[in-house]
Amino acid sequence: MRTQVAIIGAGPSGLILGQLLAKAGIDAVILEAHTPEYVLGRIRAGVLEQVAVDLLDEAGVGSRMHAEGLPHEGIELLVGGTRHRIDLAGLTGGRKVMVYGQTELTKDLMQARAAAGLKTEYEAKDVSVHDFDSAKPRVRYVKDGASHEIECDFIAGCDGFHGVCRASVPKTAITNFERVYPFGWLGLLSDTPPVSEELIYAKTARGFALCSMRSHTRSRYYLQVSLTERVEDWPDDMFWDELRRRLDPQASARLVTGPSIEKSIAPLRSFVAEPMRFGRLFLAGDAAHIVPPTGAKGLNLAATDVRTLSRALIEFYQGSEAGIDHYSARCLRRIWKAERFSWWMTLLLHTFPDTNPFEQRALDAELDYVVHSLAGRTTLAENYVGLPFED
Ligand code: RFL
Ligand code: PHB
Repeated sequence: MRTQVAIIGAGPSGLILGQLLAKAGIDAVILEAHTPEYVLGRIRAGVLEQVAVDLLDEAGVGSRMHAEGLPHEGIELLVGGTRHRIDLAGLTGGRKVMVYGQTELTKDLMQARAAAGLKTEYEAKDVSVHDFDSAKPRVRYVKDGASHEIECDFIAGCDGFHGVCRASVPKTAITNFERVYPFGWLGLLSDTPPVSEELIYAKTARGFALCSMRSHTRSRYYLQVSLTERVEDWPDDMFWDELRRRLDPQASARLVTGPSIEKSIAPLRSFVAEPMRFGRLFLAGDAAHIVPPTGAKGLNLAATDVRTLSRALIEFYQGSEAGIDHYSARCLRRIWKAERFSWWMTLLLHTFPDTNPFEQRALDAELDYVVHSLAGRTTLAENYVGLPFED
């Protein structure tokens, strides 16, 4: 088989890239290790920046997001038992975020791909990437017991943090930057109305909590937990009791509880691999970088990487290599700002088991400064809604 771009991974990065390339008349095949049901079963992101919303519109998959997504103009920080509103729109000249689940977005992208008759090979096993340092890269995989090979011009590594693409690059060609946090997030999804109209990020002595949502009738809540905790040890009642303890009395009284639809623990990590291009192999999204979810940036970075990559590939087929040459540096500039923001939000809002008491007091003072100073709130707001795109 031959295609122009072989995309590895049918998560948001791979699917958005596939859509943008198809719009530009560039042929691509997506290889995904799992089934569509498995991909849709992973409950992850919920908050989209304006640039991601615009990109989904450009890709032609924005209509359900606009109909069902919830535009949010503010978030609340609960600090020392008091809620402080961060007026995102007021502080950023009217910019907002969109609450729309990654699952729904992925579903829209999968449907658009199927409707356009574009090829996705699900359950592609033993994917391997070859000769990406030449002009004729190849991808091999096994499907239903039979081996296949794809010849292509480019390989897009959209295969997430544990994928095969980054792992196939020689160790001497790549530098990894990493920070692992000493806690995880226990998430619970339930068909209950959200406790508040806006997201609440809570810093408490018992640890961080986040009240988010997927719709007016579906809530997503998170609790900071130690890495030794297991989901099986958290029956729903225990989760709700602990969440109530981490909220202010008003929110705690308003909290509507119900059976969980999904419950899982995610470890928190900051990670960047540099560079993001190796000859004709490009890394995009979680394959190249991970942020702790505190700043809601992971999916948004995946979207902006593939925005840059799609434009670079389109430029290539029009006769210029400038876009692919600048891909890595362009993406990394934006990525490091989001890494910094996500790390900073994580430091400010979580309880660290091993922080020196001086540093803890200094971080508490910084959070106090952020919520009480216009400059502090503006910094948070402009990073949260997403920094402007520099083309
Ligand atoms: P994905 O979604 O991991 O998709 C990669 C795909 O590649 C497939 N794959 C392979 N396919 C073929 N061969 C192989 N060898 C393969 N290896 C892997 C996988 O099966 C998978 O389908 O990466 P992608 O597309 O780069 O998308 C990244 C986002 O999923 C991720 O950044 C976000 O979910 C992060 N995130 C959030 N981001 C936001 O922007 N806003 C949020 O509010 C937000 N909340 C979150 C989050 C992530 C969380 N977790 C669980 C890590 C909340 C949580 C709890
Ligand atoms: C979510 O709704 O899953 C969510 C929202 C905001 C975050 C992280 C996760 O910062």
